[in-house]
Amino acid sequence: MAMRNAYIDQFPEEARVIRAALWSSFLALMIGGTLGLIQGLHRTNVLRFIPSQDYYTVLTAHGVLLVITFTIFFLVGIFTWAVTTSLDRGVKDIRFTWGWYAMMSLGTLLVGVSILGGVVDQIPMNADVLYTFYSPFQAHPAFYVGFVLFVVGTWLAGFDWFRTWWAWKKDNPDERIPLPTFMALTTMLFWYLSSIGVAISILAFLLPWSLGIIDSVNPLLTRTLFWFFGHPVVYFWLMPAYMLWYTMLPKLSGGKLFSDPLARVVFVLFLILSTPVGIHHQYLDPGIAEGFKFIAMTNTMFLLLPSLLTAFTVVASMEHGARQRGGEGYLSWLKALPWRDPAFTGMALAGLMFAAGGFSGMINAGLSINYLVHNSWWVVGHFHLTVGTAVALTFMAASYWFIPQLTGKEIWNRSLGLVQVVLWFIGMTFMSNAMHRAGLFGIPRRTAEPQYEGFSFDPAVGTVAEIDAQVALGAALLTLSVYLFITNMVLTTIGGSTSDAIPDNTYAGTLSGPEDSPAIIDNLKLWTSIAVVLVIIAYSLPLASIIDAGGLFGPGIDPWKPSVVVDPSLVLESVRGVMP
Ligand code: HAS
Ligand code: CU
Repeated sequence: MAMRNAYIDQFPEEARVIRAALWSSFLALMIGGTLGLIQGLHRTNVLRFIPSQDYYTVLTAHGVLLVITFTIFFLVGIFTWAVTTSLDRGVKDIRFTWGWYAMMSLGTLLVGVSILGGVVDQIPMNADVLYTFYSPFQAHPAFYVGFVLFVVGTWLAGFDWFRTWWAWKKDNPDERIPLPTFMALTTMLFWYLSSIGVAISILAFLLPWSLGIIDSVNPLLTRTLFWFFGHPVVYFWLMPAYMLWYTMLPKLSGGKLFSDPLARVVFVLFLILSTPVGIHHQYLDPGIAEGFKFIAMTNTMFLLLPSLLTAFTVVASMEHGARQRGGEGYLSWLKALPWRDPAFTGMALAGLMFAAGGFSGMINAGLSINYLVHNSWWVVGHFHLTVGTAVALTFMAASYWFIPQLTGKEIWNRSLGLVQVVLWFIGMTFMSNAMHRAGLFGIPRRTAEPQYEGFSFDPAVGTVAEIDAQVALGAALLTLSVYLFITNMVLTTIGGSTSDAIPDNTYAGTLSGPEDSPAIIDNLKLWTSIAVVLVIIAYSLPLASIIDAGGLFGPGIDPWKPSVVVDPSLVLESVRGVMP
């Protein structure tokens, strides 16, 4: 019998933590996806399960569960795989690893319960604050505390990977950082930098405000601190997907990664540029000077570069794979790709949709054209292509490869997996295209009742009813796709029998390896310092002027002034009054 060499055989202990993380992620996907269907049908008036007053609660749960819980639990699982596999060494202390997993779970529980309080009378809390949770919305303190625990859990996870790498470096002083580890570490570095913004926002302002320690906050300041974190977080979701496109797609295509140095440059660029662009979410905020917005726009346009490089490198690697498999011609090599493999097809379709999502992002990023699309359904279309497909579909597709690695079992039904990923692609084509169009003629986002009385939207092409029908149909197909995915994963894990035919735990080799790039590329300290300097340049003046105009806690407000004013002379007088 041939020796099986799957991940679970190499790292049985780590495999258990990663399985737990992925299952937390899948659970969030299932609940969050179901809530998405409720909203999609509600807004389009196709079917209404909830009163409109509860729409914000449902929307908050949908957003938080999908963009925070689903994505980040998957990330910590897959980065643990990446670091241990590419360094060929386990984590230092598995109890520590379980520790951060437990902390993230506890945080999720607190956040989840406080949101649930918005619709369950027995829970005396609410947190209808959307996943962007900046003031003037206010949540129960448990929401903020839970969020902090979750984020600190991710910080510790990063520390776990860093110290695994430090230990490896001691044994291998002259070697280049293996690519998957390089990707995990650079991603964590910009995550540390950017989550400082949300940490300050919560610990200095939102939590004390929600606890009643301070009476008011400066809304523009908490918004700005949120977006300081809120833009980089989108790349925090994207980087594990990129890692999978660079390390798994070429391999599944039957070839090698076109260029390891180019991949490193891409991750360095994300480390440097992810944070100083957050103001592109605030183009319409009054109180921030146009000049600062212009700087954010310029940085954003530079930030297109690493994604355009990725498009080139990943497609070139796929083409190399296809040609190894006998593919020929300018485009007919595409036919030689392994389209029956759900892991491959899901990731390739995710990449294809991201090309469209990237374009709508470029449009968002234009300072003047943003006025047309901001706060409209267009933006929702944009992020369902990016986080909702590039990331979500890649994660689901990759699971068809990873779950066998982590369980030692074959996928219960691979053909169903193929149907599932294609269904996602079709559903999202309907939904996101219709949302983009709807936004162009002004249909707003974030509302249960998009129709206003005495006012009608006039689409240049098509009708509102037709657009609504496409959104509802798309949402239904997407939800069906989620359930097919979950069913397949559950039956694989609890049903399937262990198999010896699980492929070895490896990732793609390279056509051009790390030795083709200068060693400075691996100098993480240098790139982090540059990132910090750019953040200071982009944010110090805007923050100073926001605080100057609106104070730390709102205009003219001294937070430490007690709300009951005690005037000493009055006290003296009253004391005198009772004296004989
Ligand atoms: Fe964005 C709003 C600009 C990327 C997520 N974005 C959002 C929001 C979310 C989000 C969630 O400048 C809403 C926030 C809210 O609630 O208010 N975004 C951009 C730009 C990019 C971008 C310039 N966004 C993302 C990614 C996200 C994401 C990635 C999640 C993961 N976005 C904005 C702006 C706003 C915004 C404004 C504010 C809008 C407003 O007014 O509120 C860029 O990073 C995009 C670069 C991407 C490309 C595409 C490259 C193509 C590739 C595909 C290769 C193909 C393959 C497959 C591999 C240039 C890499 C080939 C297949 C074969 C078969 C051959
Ligand atoms: Cu952004």
